Amino acid sequence: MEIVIDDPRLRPIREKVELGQRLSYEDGVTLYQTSDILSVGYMANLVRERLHGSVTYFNVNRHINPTDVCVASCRLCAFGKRAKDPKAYTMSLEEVWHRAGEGWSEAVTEFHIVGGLHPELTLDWYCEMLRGLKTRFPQVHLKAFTMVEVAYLAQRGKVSVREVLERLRDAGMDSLPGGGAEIFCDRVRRIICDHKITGEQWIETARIAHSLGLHSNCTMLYGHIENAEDRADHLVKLRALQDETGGFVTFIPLAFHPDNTPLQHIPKTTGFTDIKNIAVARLMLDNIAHIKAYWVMMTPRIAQIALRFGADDLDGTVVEEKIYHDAGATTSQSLRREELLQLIRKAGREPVERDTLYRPVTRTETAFTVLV
Ligand code: V47
Repeated sequence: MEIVIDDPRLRPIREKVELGQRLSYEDGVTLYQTSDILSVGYMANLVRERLHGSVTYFNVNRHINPTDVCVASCRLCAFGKRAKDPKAYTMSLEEVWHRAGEGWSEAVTEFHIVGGLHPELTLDWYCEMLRGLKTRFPQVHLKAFTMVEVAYLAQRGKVSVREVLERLRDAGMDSLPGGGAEIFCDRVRRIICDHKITGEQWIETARIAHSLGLHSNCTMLYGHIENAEDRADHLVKLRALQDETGGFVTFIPLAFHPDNTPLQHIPKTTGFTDIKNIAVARLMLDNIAHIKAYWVMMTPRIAQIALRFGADDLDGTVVEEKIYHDAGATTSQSLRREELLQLIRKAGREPVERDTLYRPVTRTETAFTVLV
């Protein structure tokens, strides 16, 4: 198909994309700066279909947030609370295990487990939580703890990041989610999340996780005070680590939700920005297989459009979401498997249920199997 490129700066980028060549940092900046979203989308869709055809992945998962108590007071966050805040909560181990079993009728294949940096919960407590989940739900993949939580457990327990990861892995952690990366640039990090590990520390923690055979996801938080250069720099850094380790499974661009945060004067992102971030990620991250349009963050309607702008994954059923909903998200907290199938089919894509590592899942009336 012949497509007209409106923005002349995109012509050399289009040539590279058609030849399957790597895009540069400067290309990334141009892609973020242009308003020619249809041309960017055309290129991203080309790459998406080259990699996955029409297939679109989703999973049946459940989020569990064992605590919202957090010693960091990141300006970007509406979820974390001080321990003495009357609204703060910390689940007991029994509550975590009980919560995991609620809504079991959809037969989840993944628990996505993240929480605040709690000053008193120990590495032993988290290991017991994982062991308890594995005993009760042996077939469910445990995707748990951001790089930030792992680094905090190491710092608090005065042990190395490697040791924390080994102990969590031995207790049942199967992989790690992609959160906490925010934007790697120090200037921005100092303002939006100055109590968190640095960008370099996030990357180093992911490097160690991957070296232990653990896969992880990766994210970028956009739509706050970052600029096009900061975004391009973030993607290039993730791509460099992926060249080294191959450990990233999926990239998820995350739109900043300002409500109830100290940054609530910042306007919400628009559908245009959300779609653009999906497309640019697909074009820049040539070595990360999957780009996820996280419907909770984007709304199911925009996430569906994203399936034609570079995304090949919608995430999952989720069931109970707190991080975005504390920050004003008005989306539902859960979609049923059937609703995900419909969203994908109505976008003219072919739905494939996956497990966390993108192996297809087939279901019968009473059971499901992962095809290896
Ligand atoms: O780490 C926090 C971000 C992340 C806000 O790996 C906020 O499959 C917007 O990482 N507005 C958590 N974002 C979500 C996350 C995630 C989600 C879905 C799938 C996966 C995966 C990972 O959300 C945090 C932080 O980067 N966040 N506060 C806020 N106010």
